[in-house]
Amino acid sequence: MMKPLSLISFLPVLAACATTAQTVADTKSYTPNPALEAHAVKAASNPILSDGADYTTDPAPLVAGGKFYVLTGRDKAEPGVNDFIMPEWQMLEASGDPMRGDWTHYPHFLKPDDVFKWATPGRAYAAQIVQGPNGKFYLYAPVMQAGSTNKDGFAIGVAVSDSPTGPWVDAHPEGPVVSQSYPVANNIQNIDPTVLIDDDKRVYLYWGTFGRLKGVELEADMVTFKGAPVDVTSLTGFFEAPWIFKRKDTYYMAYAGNRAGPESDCTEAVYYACIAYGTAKSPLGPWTYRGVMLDPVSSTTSHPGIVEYKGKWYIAYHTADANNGGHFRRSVAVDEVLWDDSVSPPRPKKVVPTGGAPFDPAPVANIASHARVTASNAPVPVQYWLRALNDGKVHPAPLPPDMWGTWSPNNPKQQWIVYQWDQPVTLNGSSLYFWGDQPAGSGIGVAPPKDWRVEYWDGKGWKAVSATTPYSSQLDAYNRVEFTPVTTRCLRAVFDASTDGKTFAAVAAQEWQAFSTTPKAPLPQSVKGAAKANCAN
Ligand code: FUB
Repeated sequence: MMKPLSLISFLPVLAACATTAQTVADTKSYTPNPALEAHAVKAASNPILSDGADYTTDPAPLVAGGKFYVLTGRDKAEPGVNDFIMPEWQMLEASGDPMRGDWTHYPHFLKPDDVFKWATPGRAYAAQIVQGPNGKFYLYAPVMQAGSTNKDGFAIGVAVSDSPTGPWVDAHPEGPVVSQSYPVANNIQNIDPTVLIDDDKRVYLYWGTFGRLKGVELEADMVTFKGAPVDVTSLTGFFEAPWIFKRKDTYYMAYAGNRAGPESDCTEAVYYACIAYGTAKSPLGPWTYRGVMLDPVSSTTSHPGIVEYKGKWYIAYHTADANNGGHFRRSVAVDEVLWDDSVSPPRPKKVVPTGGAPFDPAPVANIASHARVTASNAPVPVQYWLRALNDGKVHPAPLPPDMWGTWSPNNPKQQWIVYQWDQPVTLNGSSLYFWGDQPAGSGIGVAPPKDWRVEYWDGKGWKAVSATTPYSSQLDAYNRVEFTPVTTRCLRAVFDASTDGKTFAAVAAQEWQAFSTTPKAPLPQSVKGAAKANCAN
């Protein structure tokens, strides 16, 4: 039975009854927008909303009136749909310390076309609310511009309100404040805005994705460019999701980085992202890369929002950890950020994520999660992820990092994968869940293997197991073979590639199970290093 780590109760409450706190820094209290539907939420852990009723994405925390808010998007993709279906923004408002788990949830906070008459419905991407020097709140929101003739129709609109929870009006009703053609031409996708109000009240906007990051100072009107934008190219592995903040005299830029590879400090698989950061002595840089502050999460995208609240620092990010979550069904988590002030500039320590996906510790025969893994094509091409083989997950429409695969322009005749355990184990079966985009007999693409077999290491070399059931090679299904028990530290699956007689197809698998005669409690997602291909040690 699955044992939930997180228990959420939804209790309808009157928005007008929500409490407001006051701090020394900001003594004003903001009345919640009475037009909003609101629910009280008790979150036992991360993610905050974990039951899968509402998926929350792209968090942007805001501290105002002594309260901790998190603006989020909403993922509405059906299972198996690999697209950002994001019709509206939501808001979470903490009662007290955000780690206490008492939240008010405003599920239908705002839709793009509610406020931007020039925007299409849908595509309510990662937005941020900041409090301007005049005390008003400004929402920077990437939306799709209706009737855009730009190559990419994403554009950033700005809305304004007297309260963090609205109501909102367009601060620039003429249209977006940034697009591919306004106010100066650019050729990037104009999303993921982040805004800093500096101590001297000057305002800075950064935005960008797909490895392109731009920054510009804004006029006091919060919508007009002051000077030409700068292109930031010094933040190693920058992919998207910038978040600018200032601590003491240092400017920090956190972002989703995807510099990938077996030796990368960020991510093994290019579709995944770490949260990396850089620092600068002034708000428009130059920026210096400093390192990683959050390892990749369970969703391929990662997205940071970092604020100080009552003397502590917090990071909000999203994961795939909610019930039936996924790469396009993400959910917001909040954790504390601790600092190392002994170095210059001060360094945010690596965040230790709390909570996570429900995990069932009941013993199971499949002991793959205890194994280290390697493959004949290691280092595996960065679009794939070797450890997907024993992460216990099968996806209805997998992305490349949800599987191990071997595709290359010249696929070889044979491939293999190896599991290695620290101590000898006794095994009597194995199962592979193959993925492919070509039928059996193909010599191109990824196809089910012509044949495969299981071997074990007998201390000197590889020996075939004695199979008691036939091998099969169905795509999108478990292919299980039973064999006479073997006691070994290493198991190998060897694949003879599908061929049309001229060339060879690649092979790919989402899961590889190894069944022991002694069931064991599984381990959460493997973080073990690579196995040795020869298993001699
Ligand atoms: O939610 C859509 C996109 O996913 C955001 O714009 C990115 O930052 C990533 O989180």
